[in-house]
Amino acid sequence: MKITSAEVFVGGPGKNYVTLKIMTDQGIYGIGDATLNTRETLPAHYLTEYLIPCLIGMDPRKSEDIWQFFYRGAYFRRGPIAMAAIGAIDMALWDIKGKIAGLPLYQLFGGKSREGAMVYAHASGNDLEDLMDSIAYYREEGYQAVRVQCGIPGMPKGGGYAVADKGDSKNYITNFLGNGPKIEIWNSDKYMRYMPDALGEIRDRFGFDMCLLHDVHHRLLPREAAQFAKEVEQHRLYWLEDPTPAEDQSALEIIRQHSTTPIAIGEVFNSIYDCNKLIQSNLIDFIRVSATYGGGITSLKRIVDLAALHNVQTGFHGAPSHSPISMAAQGHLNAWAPNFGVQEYLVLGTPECDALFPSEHKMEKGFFYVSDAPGLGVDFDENEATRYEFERGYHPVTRLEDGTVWNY
Ligand code: GCO
Ligand code: MG
Repeated sequence: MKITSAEVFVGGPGKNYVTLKIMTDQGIYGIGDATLNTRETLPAHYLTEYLIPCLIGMDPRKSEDIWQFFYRGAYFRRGPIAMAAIGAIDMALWDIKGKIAGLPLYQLFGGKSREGAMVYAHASGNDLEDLMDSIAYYREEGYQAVRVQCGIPGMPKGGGYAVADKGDSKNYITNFLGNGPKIEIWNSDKYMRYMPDALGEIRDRFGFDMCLLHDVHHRLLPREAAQFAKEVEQHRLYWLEDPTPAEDQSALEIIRQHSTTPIAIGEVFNSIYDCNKLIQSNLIDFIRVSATYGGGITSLKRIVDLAALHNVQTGFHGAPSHSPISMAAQGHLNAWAPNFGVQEYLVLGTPECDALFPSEHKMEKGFFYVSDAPGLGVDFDENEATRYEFERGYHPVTRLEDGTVWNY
């Protein structure tokens, strides 16, 4: 069996999904996701200029060897651009493998450990009342796990990270399209004085029978993060996400010395080498890598196995930028992983997105159920894809009140 061609498409409804389609000489094809949010054309170029020319003629069944060829075989390794490109190839090869076997991917991993995988929704509000409405909406929809973000008094809108427009909190989707970054203003002191009590008020209103998650989005210093994690311990968070920037891993030691609040990290990681020490030293509780810029299924499965050895659970990244292809890849891993925790989930559900990526996967009352279709169980409609083209976008840039650039 041989790979005969491969093509990359960039575009989608309100998002620049980067979709790879690999064709074989036996008519079976596979699809993969290389969407690197706000840098989408870069993995697309890496694929078309460098990787696809080598892929042609390879045996698509040798997904491990092909992964090694593109990872180990490259002199300059890792990084989100290269790993998103490798990740897309890897997903497409697993898709082909499943279609050859006539089995859904979770069967190739070892079968289901659960029927539905718990997902968490994004509740957000411009202020606490608005956030409460948003949480109530998701609770009524049946979600058991909700991530909560709200505007901070005294900070311009956008402070507090992922803050919705008033009245639109339940439909909040980060929209980064535009010709330059928006500027967000941040003040850690105001945040630290407000957010712990706000989390307490949420517990007072909704009780403790709800998995409550909160994302700090890399904004605090290690000492501040330790203090914050200690203060919110009483509110029994399911997790506290990205309390500090991921580059300085020793920061996690400081947090651990002061608090037992569960820590989730890893949405910007792109290899097992970014998280092996954190996992082996028990400095985190949830690993948040993604199939896209984490190097695909081959690489994620290794991380999941390492995490399982150290009682670290999964909580894969699933921001709106992930296409239904990577969400399907993660869906199959979630169905199998013995150490599954929760899945962030926001993508499927709009008619345009469903038309572009048809699938039978189901989301019901806060649980994701993978279909039994062979492979990834999601398709890509090339005719639909012709409706869309690349639109430039940027992540916001954060500044402190005196103008200093801070972590988004
Ligand atoms: C999350 C993330 C995202 C990121 C986005 C950046 O927890 O889902 O923090 O919202 O900001 O993925 O591209
Ligand atoms: Mg996050």
